[in-house]
Amino acid sequence: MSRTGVVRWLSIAAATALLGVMPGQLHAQSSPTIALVVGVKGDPFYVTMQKGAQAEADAMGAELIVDGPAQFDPVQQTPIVDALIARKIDALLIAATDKQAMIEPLQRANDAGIPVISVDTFIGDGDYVNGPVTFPLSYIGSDNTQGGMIGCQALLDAVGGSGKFYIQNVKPGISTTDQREQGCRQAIQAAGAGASLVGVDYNGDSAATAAQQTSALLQRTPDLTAIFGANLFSAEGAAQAVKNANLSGSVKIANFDAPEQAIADLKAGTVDLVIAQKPADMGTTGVDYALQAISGDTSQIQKRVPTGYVVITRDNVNSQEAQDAIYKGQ
Ligand code: T6T
Repeated sequence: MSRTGVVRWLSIAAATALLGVMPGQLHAQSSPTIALVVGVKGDPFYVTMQKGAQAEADAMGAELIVDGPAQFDPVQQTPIVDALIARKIDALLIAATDKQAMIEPLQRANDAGIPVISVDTFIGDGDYVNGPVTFPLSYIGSDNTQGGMIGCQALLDAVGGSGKFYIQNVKPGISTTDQREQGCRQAIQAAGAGASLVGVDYNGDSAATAAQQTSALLQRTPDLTAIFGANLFSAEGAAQAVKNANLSGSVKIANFDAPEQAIADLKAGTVDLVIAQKPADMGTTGVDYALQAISGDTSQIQKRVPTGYVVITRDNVNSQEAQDAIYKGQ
């Protein structure tokens, strides 16, 4: 769709909304096409993001294409971006799988006139005003350094501020999980000499690998105090290993992300804290920003939109806020 076509479509959408007709009910005009490229297909975090994006696209009468790699990998994500450029989409929302490797493919999209918006992860250093990469219009996502601190501070509080800590992580180069690790390290360091980090393992976004690595660590360090699982699959694998070793409750776990399994592990006592992000909000705001960019008016677009957390414990797990924050599996 040409920019003039999009502007005309948005004016009609606004006018019909004023008349009480949803823009989605218009059939005569073709609608703008927004693509959402997730970090990996099938992950409940991104499934929930997709639902938020789809609901907003439906409400606004826009077309949403959703795609993503089978693995959390820039080599697999790059051809997806190139195919969308060739398809001449009107805007791109993307959770880049690597903060460096995805700069070039996304620069190609931008050079082709496609507005690029980061959701969940960023490229460069995420500072799209003064950083080394400024072409993406916005970075919509959690404050992940703060998230890592919240997780590891809660673990420290639960064990009296000292002990042996372990981080299960995905792989270096992903903005979100790098920052969570950094936040966790900062909390442990600030706790003083009694608290030490005994290891960090990278599982490549596989819960099975995370479980194997955690089992090996538990063998080597039988007096381990607590584990920070830096994303959904890292935490799931860590919890599985702790259950297998019959150590539920004695080794504390902070679980980043909130799929149903994490809530079950929280209720059963294996996990002590679940940090829920707000992926649906990332999707909704992403679509709103994409439509503004397509219309040519970027004046209301903020370069950074932190989306916040819901921290779930056994005390509040049944509250409406906590229940609403649980990710959707499909
Ligand atoms: O933690 C989320 C996301 O924020 C991260 O960038 C990658 O892993 C998840 O999708 C959870 O699996």
